[in-house]
Amino acid sequence: MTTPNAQQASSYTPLDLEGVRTFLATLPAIAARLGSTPDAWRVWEVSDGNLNMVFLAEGPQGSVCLKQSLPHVRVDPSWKMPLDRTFFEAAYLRAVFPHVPDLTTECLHFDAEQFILIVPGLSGHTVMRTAMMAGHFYPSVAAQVGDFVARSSFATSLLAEPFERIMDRQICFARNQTLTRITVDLVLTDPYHDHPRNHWADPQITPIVDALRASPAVQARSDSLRLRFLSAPQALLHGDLHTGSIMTDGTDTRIIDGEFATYGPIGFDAGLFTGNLILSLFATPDRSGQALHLDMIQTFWTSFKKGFLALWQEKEWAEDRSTLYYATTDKSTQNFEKSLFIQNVFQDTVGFCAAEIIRRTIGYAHVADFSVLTDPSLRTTRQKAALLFAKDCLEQKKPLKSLADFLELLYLHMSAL
Ligand code: SR1
Ligand code: MG
Repeated sequence: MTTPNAQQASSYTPLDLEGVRTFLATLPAIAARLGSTPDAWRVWEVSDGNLNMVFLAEGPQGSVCLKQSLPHVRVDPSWKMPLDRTFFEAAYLRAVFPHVPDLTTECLHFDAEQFILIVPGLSGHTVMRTAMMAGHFYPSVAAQVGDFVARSSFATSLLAEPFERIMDRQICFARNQTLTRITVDLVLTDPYHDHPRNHWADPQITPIVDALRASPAVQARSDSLRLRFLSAPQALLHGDLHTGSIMTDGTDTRIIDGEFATYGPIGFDAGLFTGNLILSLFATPDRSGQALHLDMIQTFWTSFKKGFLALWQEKEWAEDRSTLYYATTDKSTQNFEKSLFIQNVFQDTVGFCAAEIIRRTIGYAHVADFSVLTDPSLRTTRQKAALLFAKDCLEQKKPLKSLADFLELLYLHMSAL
């Protein structure tokens, strides 16, 4: 796939429902997947993310999902944006699908003129955030997401492939600059400064925001995380792995929406997912639901670590000797180097998890999770607890060296609930 020119294509037209039907009818393989004739298809809009138009089409034989970029942010038409984000989502799916065919969707078609991506429909699946807001918490989904991060990141890293293939892919995704800019600004910069995009409903949150911004340790750590995000191209990241980017029916789970894909530190994906689990935990009214979240956090990390190390362990031989790392060193050196690698991923995970909690509470794009708490003062108490936990993660007055340390800090902040 060659990178598109970032300029808008002249024939580009945003589709309406009838336009979707007509467009799908021009694609024989897609029309066959839906079955019958176009007039028998049901087409409806399901856009609920911030950026794109999303439609579902269902026929007697099957369903597809069509996603089209808009020349602006969907929820803010004054925020102009090039169209190339569906290109990067298609490129991401093509790169990772062979390694995680059971955990994401296949790119069935990409139209480079209309910036349209088509993937199979996921009937019977619910967005994980929506399921959790309805009180359904799934440790098995956390295990699947851990497996997804392990397999997709290992397969696109130097541990799996010759550096030439990695660098070619890095060149492609290095062009995903519009969405990388959003991450750099919205996740890793704005919340730590006074910026018109930041907002929070309750003035009782303001003293915590002031404390975050006045903390030299938080300022330094947020700068380090931004530097790390931009200068540690360990693997191809999903780049926006929150619980709204995951669909599940409780058994089958699919990671969607990889338009923010870029090379970066593996702990970025792991940290965003963990941060969203923790936001959901703080928004969960009852202790039993909160306990299930602790399970999910633990299960996610354990599954990631086990999956990643197993893939590394399997790689004992390669024609290209340069792709082997510690495969032929003595066992204790091998264990030491591998555990150092995982510890570094864990440190990144803790940092990006905290950054995600902070930006989803006081930045531009909040999470819906807290809306299940109808009492505004309870909502504020919970958001303050989440922010204080994130602040402690960034300051690390007591170092968080392991998952046990991290969970101990989390229990401490849960006692304020
Ligand atoms: C303007 S885009 C805001 C947020 O929505 C996306 O889902 C990403 O999370 C981004 O940060
Ligand atoms: Mg998205």
